[in-house]
Amino acid sequence: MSKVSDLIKAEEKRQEETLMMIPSENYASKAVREAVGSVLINKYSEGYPGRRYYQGNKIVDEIEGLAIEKAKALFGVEHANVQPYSGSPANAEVLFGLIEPGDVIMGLKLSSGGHLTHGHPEITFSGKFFRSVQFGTKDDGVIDYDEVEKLATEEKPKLMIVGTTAYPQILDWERFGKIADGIGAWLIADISHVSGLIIGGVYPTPVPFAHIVTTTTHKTLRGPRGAIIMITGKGIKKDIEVMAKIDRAVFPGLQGGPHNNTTAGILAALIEADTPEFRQYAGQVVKNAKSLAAELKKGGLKLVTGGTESHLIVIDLRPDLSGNVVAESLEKAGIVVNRNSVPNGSSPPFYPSGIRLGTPGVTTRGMKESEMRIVAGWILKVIDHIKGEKLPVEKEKRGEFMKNFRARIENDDLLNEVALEVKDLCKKFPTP
Ligand code: DSN
Repeated sequence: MSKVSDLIKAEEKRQEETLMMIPSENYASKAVREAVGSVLINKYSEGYPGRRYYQGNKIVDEIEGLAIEKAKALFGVEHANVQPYSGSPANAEVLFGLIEPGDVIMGLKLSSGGHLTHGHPEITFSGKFFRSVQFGTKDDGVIDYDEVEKLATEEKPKLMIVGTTAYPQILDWERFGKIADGIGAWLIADISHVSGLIIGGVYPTPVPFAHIVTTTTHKTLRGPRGAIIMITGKGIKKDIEVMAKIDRAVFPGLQGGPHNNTTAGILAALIEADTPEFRQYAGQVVKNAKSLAAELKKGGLKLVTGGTESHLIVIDLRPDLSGNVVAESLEKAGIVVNRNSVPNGSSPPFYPSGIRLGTPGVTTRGMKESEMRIVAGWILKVIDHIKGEKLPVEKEKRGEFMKNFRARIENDDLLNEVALEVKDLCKKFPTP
């Protein structure tokens, strides 16, 4: 076997034998993976269905047309563009399509559960090319809508881009819609994390309140790595013109040829999402997250916002532990999560004070509340085991500390034992 296929096999084994609990990850179906690995990767198709710059696109036109129609029907929107390469390009395309560099935008801070492309200052296009004002959360991690309204009224952003990557509660889309309408701003809802839950009917849709909706397609939606930009039709008189602006911002503005294999994968995922099985999965994702959160809380952990109403949980590890030691210990024990900032925390993103975990992946494998109780038990056991492993306050000592910590847990009996138990559980719930 070639080196490449060896490595892919090794990754397949890792995914099978460990618990995928990073909330933005999921297991795509065989149909989605086959579409992505198909001959469609061989074709160039700059342009849009019926308006291509290359010959030989009749079949690609049909695939893209079907994906657009399916997205429109499932999300209940007027227009859809399925070409964005992923979430960050999709958000860039909306911003550059609708407003001018230098205009004011507003979004939720990354450390409070937003996304880099929602206006993170200095290090992203959204904070460099636009004047970004950001709102955070209260100390309990919950958004204070009165504060958002106050800031919006003072700063008058032209565009509000609202969405979450680490916010466990449900966003009040209606309130955001009212705030945006009150100042005549565009409201962009980035539903990347929750689009599968929205289609599944267990998380509210922003469609009646937002002008534009963006989503990645590989998180709770369980498709390939891609994205969709949608125009809801809300309050937009000239929505055809708006769609044309967005289309031009995607191609030729920021992208070249669409990834047709991804488009076919998106179509396959949307077809799968339009089934009772998918709706059942979406409901179970939330039930599992709630059950996991309840057990972790019972075990004494502090959860940001006090719990969850969605697919994810953020654990605030302050003051005794840090995201790095917990995430690396859990990985050793076969539970794969990511370290994450906590609202109003002072630690840098590379050494944050929390971990983020979610249930889409384990739910796709068929796990339910009883398995979540077992998983919570393992997480509590691991965290208890490494108590006292405190990251140094001095920045320059942290790298060395983590190196030594890694060596200390390399052959740790308890972590190895949990990893074996995780492997046994995983065997009962095969990956798709
Ligand atoms: N990287 C994604 C996540 O993990 O939430 C956001 O882009």
